[in-house]
Amino acid sequence: MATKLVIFVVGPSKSGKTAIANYLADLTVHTNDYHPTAGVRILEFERTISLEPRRPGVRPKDTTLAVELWDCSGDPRFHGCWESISESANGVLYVYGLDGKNEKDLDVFQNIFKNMKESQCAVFAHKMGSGTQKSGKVKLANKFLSKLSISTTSLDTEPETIRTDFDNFLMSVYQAYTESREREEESIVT
Ligand SMILES: Nc1nc2c(ncn2[C@@H]2O[C@H](COP(=O)(O)OP(=O)(O)OP(=O)(O)O)[C@@H](O)[C@H]2O)c(=O)[nH]1
Ligand SMILES: [Mg+2]
Repeated sequence: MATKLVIFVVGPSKSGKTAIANYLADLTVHTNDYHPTAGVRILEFERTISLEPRRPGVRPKDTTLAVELWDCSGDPRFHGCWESISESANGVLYVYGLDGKNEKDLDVFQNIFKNMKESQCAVFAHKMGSGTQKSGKVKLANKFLSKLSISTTSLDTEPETIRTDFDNFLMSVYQAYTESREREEESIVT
């Protein structure tokens, strides 16, 4: 049976979380109308990732993961809810608008998920349309988030990057998951 990983997608309203989640789940219905997410939507899909072997000379191993993507509303009304269910997350994907206007809103989400390790988190700086929003290397003010892998994403110009960067993130979340399981097993044995 495929290992199940729960990934929360969080960030300010209107930053593109639902559009990215739909793309990752291969939902073909795409409209440009904005429908604020009411609470949370859970999308389920499988991804097969190729894990680097731990020992040299061994071939990479394909592993299929069952992903539960929790596409959360960015509305501050729901902040309290995420706090109470944050324990169930294996990973957190932060999404904000690359134009930088809502970057500081990421702080509140980072505070909610402050117990997550760096390997369990990633940031998508999302660009909407083909406008003149800055691209290139992104630097975040939040101390924890600035240390993470930050991807510049766009559904208009380079949608495939979203999938590749998500798979890399998933690999890191899976490794964090297996390491914590191994530690748990060791603590039972010893
Ligand atoms: N052109 C373009 N539009 C996008 C892109 N990503 C999102 N949008 C549009 O931007 C609007 C907001 O996107 P959503 O994905 O609904 O935003 P959200 O972060 O889920 O917002 P909440 O659910 O309120 O927290 C919608 O009208 C989307 O169609 C993109 O890459 N390109
Ligand atoms: Mg949404």
